[in-house]
Amino acid sequence: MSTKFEISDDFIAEQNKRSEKHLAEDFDYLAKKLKRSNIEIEKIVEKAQNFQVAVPSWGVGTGGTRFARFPGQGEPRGVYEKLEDCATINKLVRSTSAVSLHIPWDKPENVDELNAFAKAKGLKFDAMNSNTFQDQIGQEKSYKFGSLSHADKDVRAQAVAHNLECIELGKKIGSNALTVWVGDGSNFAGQTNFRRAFENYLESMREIYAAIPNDWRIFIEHKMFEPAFYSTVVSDWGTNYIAAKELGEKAFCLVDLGHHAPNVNIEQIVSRLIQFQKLGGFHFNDSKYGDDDLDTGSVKPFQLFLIFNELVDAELNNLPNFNPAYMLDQSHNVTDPIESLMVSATEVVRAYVQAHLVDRVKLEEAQKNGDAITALTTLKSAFTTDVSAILATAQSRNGGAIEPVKVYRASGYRTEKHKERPARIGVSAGIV
Ligand code: PSV
Ligand code: MN
Repeated sequence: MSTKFEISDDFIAEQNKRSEKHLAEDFDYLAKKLKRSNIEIEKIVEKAQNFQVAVPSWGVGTGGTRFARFPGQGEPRGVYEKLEDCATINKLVRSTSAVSLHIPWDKPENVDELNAFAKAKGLKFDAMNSNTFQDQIGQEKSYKFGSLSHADKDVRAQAVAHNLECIELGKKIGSNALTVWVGDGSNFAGQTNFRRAFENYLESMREIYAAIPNDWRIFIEHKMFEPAFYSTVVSDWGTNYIAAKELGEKAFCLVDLGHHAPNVNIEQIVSRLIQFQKLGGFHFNDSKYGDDDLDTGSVKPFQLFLIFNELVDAELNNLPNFNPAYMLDQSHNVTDPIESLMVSATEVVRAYVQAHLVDRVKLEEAQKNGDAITALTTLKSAFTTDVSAILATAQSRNGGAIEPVKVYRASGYRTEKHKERPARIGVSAGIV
């Protein structure tokens, strides 16, 4: 493979020098401020340094809507170029060393080559994602009327076989989880039999579950609507929980922040899933109206914080079976996807760090006393603390950039990729 442009460690170090002085000032101030609340800043920096969120391979291409897609420059044209971009993100923020692949979009021709490439780029593979929500060229049966829940058992068998193929590939690339999301549902009242469709889905999922290795987990992702607009087979966290419970101890629920009814209390759903040991992981994004796939924390940062408040509570209490897989899942229509993913990864770490600042003794006391104002202000005091200096310090101590977007822009990466990757017609179709 010919040499491709990369942002070098030296370049990052040199750029960091420009921001070091201001960062040190901000860090010292924050350290003193936190000390007043008996919080040792170094412990929090360590937490931030160890936090990881996986990047979706499909997120590095420009997304679109069902109306249009406006391609960006130098877009990745295949799995290797996607990994290059993911590696660039990780190089700058250092909290995204794993990539979640989507099959068949990312199906490699040569698995050994893929492994070697990822390793050389300092990447590993997170959960595998199957795709039975589209028809692929040459596919025998159509998923127009569903896949794992389809009325025709031959269609179901084909969808099951695809998931088994994802597991097999995942085993070869060091993944240890399969995320299953189906677009199955209906657009008209009466179009499907709710009970039969869910029975079919469960029957198919049992076959897939049987192929899940013992050291793997299977994540079920629910979604209220889209592409089906009247009913969806795995529509909500309750249905998801039932499915995970039916399947067994390797099955967990995955919470995509955009897949809920408007105004649903997602943090409470998260708490329930933690309590009943079925929280598998997240697809982070943000939404204003529906499954908008906006950048994480861009619309409702307080909601993100409240979710992490539940997660950190579980972490500090060492709750059983609590090991959520964190992933981003968003669609970038108007930004450079690399910039969006870097900012989003940082927003996830921000919420995690802020949740660690919550005075939990005070919170519990307030809850016992029915003191709602103290409870809220305790949370708000953590949420309104500007922890940017902790995030930047964690990034640079891990070898990344103090100001990732600035360094990325200064590197000229996108212009170089534009030269290296002449546009292809029809790159990454769909609304992802
Ligand atoms: C569906 O909207 C979803 O959230 C699932 O995770 C898919 O795998 C992903 O988006 C890609 O379209
Ligand atoms: Mn998702």
